[in-house]
Amino acid sequence: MNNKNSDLGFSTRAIHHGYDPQQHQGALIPPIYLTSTFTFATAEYGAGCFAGQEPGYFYTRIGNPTLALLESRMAALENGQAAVAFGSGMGAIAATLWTLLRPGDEIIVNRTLYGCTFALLHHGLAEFGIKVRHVDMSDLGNLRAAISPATRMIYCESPANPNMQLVDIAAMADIARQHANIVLAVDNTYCTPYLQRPLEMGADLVLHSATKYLSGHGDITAGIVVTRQDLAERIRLQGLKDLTGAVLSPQDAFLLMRGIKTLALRMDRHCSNALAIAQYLQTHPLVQSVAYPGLPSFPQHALAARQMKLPGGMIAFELKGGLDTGRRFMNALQLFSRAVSLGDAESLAQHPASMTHSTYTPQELAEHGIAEGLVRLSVGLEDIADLLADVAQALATSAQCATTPASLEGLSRVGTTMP
Ligand code: 3LM
Repeated sequence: MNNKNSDLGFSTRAIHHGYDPQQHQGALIPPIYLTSTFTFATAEYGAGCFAGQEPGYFYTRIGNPTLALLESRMAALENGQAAVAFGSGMGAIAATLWTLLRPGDEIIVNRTLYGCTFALLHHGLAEFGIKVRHVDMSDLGNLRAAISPATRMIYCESPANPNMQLVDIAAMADIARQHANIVLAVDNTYCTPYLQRPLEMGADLVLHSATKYLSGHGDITAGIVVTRQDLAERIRLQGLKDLTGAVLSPQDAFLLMRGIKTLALRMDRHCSNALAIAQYLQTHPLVQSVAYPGLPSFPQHALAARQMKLPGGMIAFELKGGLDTGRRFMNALQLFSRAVSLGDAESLAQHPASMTHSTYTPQELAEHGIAEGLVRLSVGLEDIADLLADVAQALATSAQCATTPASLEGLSRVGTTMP
């Protein structure tokens, strides 16, 4: 089929972009090129490939037709020029940062980041002479004030993992654009291009843990970078080929493309399920606070409505009684699984301070806006009535077990009936 990108809708591109069955024996589903190396018809042709003078594939760490199809599809969905696939989200992030930053350079990052990204910045880049500055980018004055002649990159997640704080991507892009040498990089894992497209808002580079919603089935790890052609080439030839070698398996690229075909359907369901749970949590007397961009009480609700198509499938909340009650809640869950990761069909619950963000010290957790008692839910695709029933019974159980501080008195009788 003709893949003129701009004419086709999101799901049509997710299913068809870049593939013509007639070029592949009529096979409806793209073949998997499960090969590490490619043969050369002649020694001269092989030398030409290595010299960049011949277009062919020669080694899967540098390029593979199955990976190329995935990359072109992801570029089409994010509305970028090119993409590079990796064996994990951290592979994509590390390869990008190692390629684009040098000792003496400065990277300004948002206050709250996924735990291993935080660790990479502090135990990787900072120890190699790259200055890392954290600022709270929900106030853009902080970002403007932090920029110096050494700044080469601005980096954020929106919503941030795990506290859901957003940044105004278009406004940040305006600021970055005023400086010729600054790249604005956005980790779009929580949203996927179905909910938010940072490149269309002026960002230079989008990163993904494709392990999550993009794959959607919890059976692979993968990462993707989408950006301009020139940056993508540099990230492929330095960050992927030489600095990390973090290549994606063609078999996993196939599974990832299979997941991406149903991305829009799945995201719609994740979002409607999450909204219903967030609304329920918000009204429950055991709940201290709920962070979900779809709630009018969310401080950045208007920004969410502006830059996200829907509010997403992730919820962060705190219970009265803090960590102890949060752990009791998690242990009482029967349908939600206690597990890290996100974006799977199965609903997951985890405790950031002791799990995904245990790379932060207790003091760093406080400084970076990650409350000790925060519980994170990745709301899956199950029937909403069953999910609400599970949350309700787990809240009731955790309230019953509470050691009755004054604020919890009487709560054991609530939360057992469905909203
Ligand atoms: C998690 N997150 O449970 P991989 N960027 C973001 C992420 O959330 C993640 C990555 C990058 C989780 C993984 S924690 C041990 C499990 C916003 C991963 C890194 O390398 O594909 O895991 O992506 O929050």
